[in-house]
Amino acid sequence: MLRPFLTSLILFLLLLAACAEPQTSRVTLTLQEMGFSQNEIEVSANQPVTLRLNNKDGYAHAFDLDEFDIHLQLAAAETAEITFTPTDSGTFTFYCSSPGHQAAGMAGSLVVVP
Ligand SMILES: [Cu+2]
Repeated sequence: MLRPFLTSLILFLLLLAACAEPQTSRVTLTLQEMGFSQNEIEVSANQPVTLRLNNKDGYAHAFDLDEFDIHLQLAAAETAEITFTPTDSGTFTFYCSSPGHQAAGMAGSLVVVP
């Protein structure tokens, strides 16, 4: 009676462990009219994240995340992807480094939860 229960429990725990394996999370950000489509992105530490950046404007934008040494230039109507793995938890500012854009509102927070 106990043995099938224990076997089930062990299988269940193995399944949980398999699900806890790092998986790449995907986030899509649209850059349009001096703004990002999300001002806050939440990701998990030590889990790869792929950011898809979609510039819908007819002029250049950028995506900058200094703490992760990410500096992407996006030409008009360009889409780009970058994958990185945040190791430290905390809140980090992302912004567009095109002159004047951050001041106009192109900034947000990347929140890395432990
Ligand atoms: Cu911009």
